Amino acid sequence: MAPETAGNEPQALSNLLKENRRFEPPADLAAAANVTEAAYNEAAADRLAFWERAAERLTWAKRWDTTLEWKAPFAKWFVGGELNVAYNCVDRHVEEGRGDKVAYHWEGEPEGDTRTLTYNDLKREVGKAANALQELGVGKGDRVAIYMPMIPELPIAMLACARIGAIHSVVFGGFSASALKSRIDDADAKLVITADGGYRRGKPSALKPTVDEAVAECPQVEHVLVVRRTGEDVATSGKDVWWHDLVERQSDQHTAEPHDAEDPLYILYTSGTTGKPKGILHTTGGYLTQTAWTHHAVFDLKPETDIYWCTADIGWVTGHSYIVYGPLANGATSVIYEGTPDTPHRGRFWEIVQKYKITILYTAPTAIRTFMKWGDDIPAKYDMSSLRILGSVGEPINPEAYVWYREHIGGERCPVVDTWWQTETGAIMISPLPGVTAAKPGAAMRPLPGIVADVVDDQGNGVPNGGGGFLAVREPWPSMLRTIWGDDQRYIDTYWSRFEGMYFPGDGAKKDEDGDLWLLGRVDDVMLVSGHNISTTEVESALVSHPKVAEAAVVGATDPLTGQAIVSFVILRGTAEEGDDIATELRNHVAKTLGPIAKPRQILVVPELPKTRSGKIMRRLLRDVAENRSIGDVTTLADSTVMNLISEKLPSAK
Ligand code: 6R9
Repeated sequence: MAPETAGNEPQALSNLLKENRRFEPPADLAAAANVTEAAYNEAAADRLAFWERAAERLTWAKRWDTTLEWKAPFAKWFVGGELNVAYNCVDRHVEEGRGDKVAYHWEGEPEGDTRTLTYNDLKREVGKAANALQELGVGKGDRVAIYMPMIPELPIAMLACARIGAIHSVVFGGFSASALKSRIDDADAKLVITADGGYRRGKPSALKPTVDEAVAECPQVEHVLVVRRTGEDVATSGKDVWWHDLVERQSDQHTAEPHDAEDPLYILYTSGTTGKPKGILHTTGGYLTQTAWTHHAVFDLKPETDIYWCTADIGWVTGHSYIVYGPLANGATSVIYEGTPDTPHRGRFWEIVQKYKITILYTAPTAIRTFMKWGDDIPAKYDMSSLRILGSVGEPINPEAYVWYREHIGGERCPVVDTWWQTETGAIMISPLPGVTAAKPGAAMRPLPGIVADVVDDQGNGVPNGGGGFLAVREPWPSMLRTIWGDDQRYIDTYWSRFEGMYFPGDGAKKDEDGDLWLLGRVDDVMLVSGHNISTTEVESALVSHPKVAEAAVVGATDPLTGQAIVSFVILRGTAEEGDDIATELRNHVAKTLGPIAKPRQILVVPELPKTRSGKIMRRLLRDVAENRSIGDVTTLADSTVMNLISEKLPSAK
């Protein structure tokens, strides 16, 4: 492997997977792009003036006095300004004559179960829901826990909270009763909004029993507001109120009072690998400014003609920022899909793209790798010529998956934007711009205009081009988290103590010879093999670049000789056979692509990988397997039986 650099990281990028292609923006897209190269220069010349112009895209009841008040690490943006988020996301489009425009095409999992909501419809529904919340005694600053399937009442409930200044805390519908209870407790929520259930993999999946179990131990919860979705029987208690009883009889007129730019908008808990979940707090003006601007810039959204689909669950930050707040603030037409990509068949996503003529698709590498595994012939059956931009988020995207996405979904004409950000950052921070950037497969490229991010060594010094280390953000940004709910000290310790005066996201990164950024995942996922830092992402990408491999997860296991040794878990592609020498073949392939030091000690062919419900690989559990320990806590796994499947494969370890 190449020599070490200042950041003590091997220079593997120059030969990363031999994928050296650059994809220039299509000329017609570049010529009509919402944002051009000039934005970088404008933001560099005067960052605060740049963000002021972005804020001016919103409608303010009162303009701010001071753009940024920074008492590190506590930021206040647009100080003195007042606005209403729900007004910006809904009412203003109606007032400006766009009320008949579709806000959401909702596609239920059962085929044919659809709903269409225009901005007029959304205004009426949000107005009724806001009146209902007030009737239940919910007011400004109160916390409301939302535990719902992907149905229209979910964004409606969020917007109703935002409208009255209540703080929502959406808890992903796959979480257990104890996870829900701890989140209700931490935020001290007085209302829970839920549904009887939702549809998942072709059948109703109940939610209400989980809520009942959690709420039984939460005396502070005064009411549970329940949407009827599946119609299955549910137990009811004195706290329960049906949505169709309470909300439907409300007036659809509701006046949106302005809120302070720094009033809290929502709390969203990040699972984290250890410790109690952190309640990430986002506020009003800065959050909406940056989600709206990035959605306009990174997806080049043309609200008149684009049909936009973000496949995330609204229970994650991607859904908050890029299904609800950003797209609605921009007056977009979006698709929301309730179910899984393989129900009732593995072409469902592409059928949806074809049906609604989706132009912008935003999904995650884990989904892309699954589609690769299912085979190229599935997307090939659908007409996806409407697509013009593809986005990726959630994990580093392996160059192989990027190229597959571009080719098999994007017909080689759509730019792929690899967007790096976190629950904590609130909005996209590092990403190509589709009309500007000549993108490299696997790289998030440059910080967006107005964002000052860098790769630093362990002393916090910027690394030169070609170097690697830690990602750090040097200046505050509008949609940054303001604190951890109820725990300022933990906010300081977690994010602002690793490097003096800089935000530390906890991700490793590299700067290539051109100064472009490659995100390498969580720093805990870096291995130390014979004194070399090797990122799990690089080895995984090398494995996935082999034609027989669909997905790979790599961990470092303690090794008496090398400190840590590389252990790989691979899923083979649909057509590949698990032959005797596949392990040797793959080990040699990695050695050839990355260098002999990165050669895995062991390769295990497995049927599935352990993933969190948002699709991130839980390497901690694989480390337990690799080090022959009993397997740790699996409660946050999307499918807790996966570890059994993997353990069964162990005797065949090669
Ligand atoms: C939006 C979201 C945040 C963590 C983040 C990083 C990883 C997200 C990425 C990426 C490489 C990308 N991550 N996007 N890594 N390239 N484009 O996913 O938020 O759930 O809080 O996760 O996800 O490790 O620190 P969240």
